[in-house]
Amino acid sequence: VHPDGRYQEYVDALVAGDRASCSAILDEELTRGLPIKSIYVDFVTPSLYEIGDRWERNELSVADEHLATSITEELLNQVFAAMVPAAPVGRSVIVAAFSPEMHRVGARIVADVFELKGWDSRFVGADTPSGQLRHALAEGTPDLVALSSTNPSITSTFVERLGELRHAHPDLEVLLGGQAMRHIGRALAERDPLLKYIATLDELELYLSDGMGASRRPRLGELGVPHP
Ligand code: B12
Repeated sequence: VHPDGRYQEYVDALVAGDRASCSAILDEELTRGLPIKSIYVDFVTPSLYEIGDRWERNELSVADEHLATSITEELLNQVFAAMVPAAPVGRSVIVAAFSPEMHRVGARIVADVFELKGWDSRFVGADTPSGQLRHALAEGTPDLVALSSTNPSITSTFVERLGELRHAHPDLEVLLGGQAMRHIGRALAERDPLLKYIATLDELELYLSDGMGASRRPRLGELGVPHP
């Protein structure tokens, strides 16, 4: 049973490809004060999980799923436009999913949560070749890289790319999340102090309010060193 009475109405509209109704529901929820995180956790995420289950059972076509996903991405833009981010915290993150991972909505939400928390957040997207990520990193090292992994059948590639990234940037803190990480995220993180597995958006918020983890290197300003 879903805590919010409008969830079912929302999924029905999403399955029907009715973008206007979905948009109106989220608008009304935001106007009545529902936190943005709740939009992500109680509407967007479960609705796409449900659509995935129904697609797997052949109750929905690939086209239905594509339409629902594309509507969702539009709605995330709408939600993003309505959000009032915290004051800048002076930290930056790159959010990505390695090629050939095509699932991008979870990573996008994570990027938006960072933005909401005052981070400078760069969403590189899914299907990111590791060379592209290296390029993004070469342009200026962020404080953090957040990687999303959904498809469990390509985790061996993910782990390989992750190893390359850790090797090229041994001091960089990396967050792992997404459905495929449910299986191996914790095990990967146990082997490497700069890898963190974060299972939910609640955990992500905790992590961010905790000064982003014990291993964080202090920034120049925090050491009392004046910025050049
Ligand atoms: C949309 C979709 C697609 C779209 C994606 C388009 C896009 N723009 O993203 C397309 C059509 C490309 C696609 C392709 C495939 N898909 Co697909 N897809 C989905 C679907 C329906 C929704 C995905 C989604 O957006 N979920 C909602 C997001 C918000 O949830 P999330 O990713 O879990 O993110 C949340 C948390 O995990 C967390 N999080 C995520 N990342 C991170 C990162 C960090 C750092 C942190 C802290 C947190 C965090 O925060 C998010 C917010 O709550 C899922 C169903 C499902 N269960 O998700 C199937 C699903 C994932 N797909 C599936 C499959 C099988 C495939 C294909 C193999 C199908 C095929 N035969 O081609 C391909 C694989 C493509 C590839 N190489 O990656 C299966 C995977 C089954 C499995 N467990 O093995 C699923 C589960 C469907 C199903 N029920 O069978 N898919």
